Amino acid sequence: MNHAVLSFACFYLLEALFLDSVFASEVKSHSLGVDTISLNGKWQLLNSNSSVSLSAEVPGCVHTALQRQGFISDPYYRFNDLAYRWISLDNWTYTTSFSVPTHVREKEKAVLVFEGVDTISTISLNGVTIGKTDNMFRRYDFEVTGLLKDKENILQVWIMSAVTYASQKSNAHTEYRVPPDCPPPVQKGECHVNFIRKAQSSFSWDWGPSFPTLGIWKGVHLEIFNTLRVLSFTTVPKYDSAHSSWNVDVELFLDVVVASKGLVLLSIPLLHSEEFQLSLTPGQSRKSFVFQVNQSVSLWWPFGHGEQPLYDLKMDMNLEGGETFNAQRKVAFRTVELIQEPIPSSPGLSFYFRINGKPIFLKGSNWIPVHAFQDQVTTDMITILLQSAQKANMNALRVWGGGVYEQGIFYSLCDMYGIMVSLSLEILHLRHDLNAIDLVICLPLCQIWQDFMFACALYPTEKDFIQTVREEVTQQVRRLKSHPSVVIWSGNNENEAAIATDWFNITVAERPLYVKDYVKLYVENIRDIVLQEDSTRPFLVSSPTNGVESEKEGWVAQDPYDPHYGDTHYYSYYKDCWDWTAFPRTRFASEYGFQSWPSLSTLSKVSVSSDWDFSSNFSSHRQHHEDGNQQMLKQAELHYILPNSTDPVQKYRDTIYITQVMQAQCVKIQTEFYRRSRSDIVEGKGHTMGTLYWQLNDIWQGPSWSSVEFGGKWKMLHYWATDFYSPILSMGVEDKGDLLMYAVSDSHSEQHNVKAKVELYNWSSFDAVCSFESNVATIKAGGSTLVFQKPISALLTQCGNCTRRSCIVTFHLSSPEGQMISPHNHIFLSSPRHAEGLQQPNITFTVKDAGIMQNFVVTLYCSFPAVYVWLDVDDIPGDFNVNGFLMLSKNSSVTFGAWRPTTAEEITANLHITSLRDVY
Ligand code: BMA
Repeated sequence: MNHAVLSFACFYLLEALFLDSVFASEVKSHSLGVDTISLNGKWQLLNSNSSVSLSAEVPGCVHTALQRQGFISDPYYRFNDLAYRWISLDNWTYTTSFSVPTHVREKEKAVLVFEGVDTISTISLNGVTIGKTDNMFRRYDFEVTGLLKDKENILQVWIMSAVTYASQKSNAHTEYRVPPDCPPPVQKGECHVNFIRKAQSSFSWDWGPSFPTLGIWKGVHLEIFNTLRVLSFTTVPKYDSAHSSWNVDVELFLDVVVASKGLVLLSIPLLHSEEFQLSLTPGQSRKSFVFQVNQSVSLWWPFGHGEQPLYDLKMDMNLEGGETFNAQRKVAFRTVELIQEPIPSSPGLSFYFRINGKPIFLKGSNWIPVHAFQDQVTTDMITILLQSAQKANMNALRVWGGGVYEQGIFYSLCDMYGIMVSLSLEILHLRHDLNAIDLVICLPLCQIWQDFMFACALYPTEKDFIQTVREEVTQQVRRLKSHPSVVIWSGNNENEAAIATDWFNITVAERPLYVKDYVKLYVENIRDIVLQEDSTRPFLVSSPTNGVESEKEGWVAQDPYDPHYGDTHYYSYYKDCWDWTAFPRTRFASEYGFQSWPSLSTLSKVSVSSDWDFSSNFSSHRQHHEDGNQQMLKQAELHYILPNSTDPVQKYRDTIYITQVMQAQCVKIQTEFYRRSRSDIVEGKGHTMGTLYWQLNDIWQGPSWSSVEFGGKWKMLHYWATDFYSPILSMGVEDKGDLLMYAVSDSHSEQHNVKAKVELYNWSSFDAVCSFESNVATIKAGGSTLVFQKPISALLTQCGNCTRRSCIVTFHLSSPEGQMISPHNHIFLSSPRHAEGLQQPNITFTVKDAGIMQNFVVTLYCSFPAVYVWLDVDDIPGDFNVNGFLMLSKNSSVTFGAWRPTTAEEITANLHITSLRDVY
């Protein structure tokens, strides 16, 4: 089944099955004796002077409620982020009423559970204040025993403006400042977000709007019981190297009211089961078991390196009083180590992940919040993004520290991949004329680098702040540690760098104070908790960091960007990105990237035609990164002629296109450089073992570093990532006048014998001018190998009338028998802006229904070779099997896999095709 067919199948299978959480590895539990009453649903919402009154959904937020009830229009529309600022400056009250049957109410203990309040609130039940909240990342449990009535219990949640609270907290912090005060003006955001435990990007970021939300963003329920309740159940497999066996640390977090005795049976069907005596005392909050698996197990491997077997671990608790508790979790067996050790002929230390004893190169990107209004994030949105990451051959994502700890489904989806199911296509409502077939459900999978939610700032360390952070970290580690996809915890984003490279003008005399606060928060508190709660994963204090070298230097290294240690973040917008010699040859590139604009179909949902101009107020309003629009055009101009159509809308479309071309080309060059540096040590630097470009997704429709637009549409970069992240890759590079070709392989043991096939094409002809084939070379498993080298002058001389400007070099790897084993790749010998002979290709097309599962074949015809051929079907969701490509033959076919039913006619009517020569 081809890529597009599979993608459609996956999409519908996920719709049909997944939402039911059939495979979810979240804990599934069932407890007798605890009555649970959900308080989700419609509540009443009121602003501070009662001028705005409406009903509001819980979970939800004030903005969503106002929009759904028609009080405001789309907050993302044009300049509405500024127009609706008043919402976040007001205080709001949520109210609901509920009844509790008498027999339930008479039980021993009642607890009101808020799974997430955003953020500063005072909560009262029947007129009595029962608690306060100050951290959106925590769950709050308030005891309400004795406060409940049979009918008309009134529950009120008064939520204070996060902006006002942050400002008050900052004002109260009089001894010394805790910078930054406010974001740069270009972000049009609010100040002092570091004083509140809330998504840091909600006060604005350099890719997102300021919407300091207020609301009850997660569920609310009552738990009423006589004996005990279970708050959470965790399972963490641990490898015992002394005995070469596995144990699973199983923990129950409890609220025990009455002393209880009983039995606990733990079992993994077909593997092992074990019974434990249980004796609990009132007030006890934790009970641990070590479940010894004395059998051999199948290991869980990252995507591209093996299978992801998940086992069901079941718990059956039977108390002497007859109450029972049953729960089930998926467990996976794998070890993860972060290796920081000396490397021959290189000062510094390595920095790479070893999973099950094997080095793994992490390929992926950074994940930011999917929406400013978290209650609007659906399972579909997460699934589409994770599938897009996986289709682009990514095996890792970093959940970046300025957003939120993601919802459970995100981690569950990342845990598994490739489950075989037999299904009738009829279930998929697709084709009634086909019989049942076997499909592989391509569940997404990736390894998660999990940041704690602190970013680009210094933070206060007062007692109440530390206390709420301690609770947040404890809860989040317990919530997420059972997921095998999480491979590392990391304390913050760029805060070590912020101190070390003085982002905030801190004097030398003041510095020790800030370093002390930094160590207190991330080392003495966060790190301490993580190490206590989870000994199976590495913990890094920051990103970027020099790792153990930073620790040696007192946790704030002199230069956390040192390429000899740890990970680095690197951005340079004005330097020519084609010059790979300018990139730091780092051990691990955890952030790098370039901005581009999203497509017109995405932007048109939040703009009007008069906005569609690069110099419009809208274009500058949407750009939150200082000089961002300038930087994109300047970088693009180095290699391409900028669009000059006289039709303003065409020019706008073309300019969007050129920013995406620039972004794709720049990130490709940088990523290929890092993958090639995997086995190189040059001038003491190299051994790169990870590339996580900035950033996978978008929070709204605006310019950013993302490869996937808000709404799920792929930018050119995302199509290209599929190739530059392919498991076996050939790449070309010019070095000191020579053309070099490298083969990079992710495989651990398989050695491939390959030949490099190189062809040169003249821009004005479809026939290769000449071709070369290298000798058969064996490429290193888990490394990069030079497979072809030739002086460019010799190459051109041998190629008749080729010059740097008139020809392009294409290549790929093939087996000695001629079978292609790496994607096609190419390298320009001069900037396309100087290409001689490149002509208007006059591309035309036809679209045909492929006859299976919303798959369409687009056949393209051109009269001359074309570069960066881009197909855009506006609002029809789906993906092409290839896009943004080099077209060196008269006709060529591309497949479009639609993510919803469509027709060849609809595609024909919406398809825009652009190539580089078309825009000037
Ligand atoms: C890094 C990230 C983000 C930011 C990005 C682009 O610093 O950690 O803070 O959005 O660069 O500027």
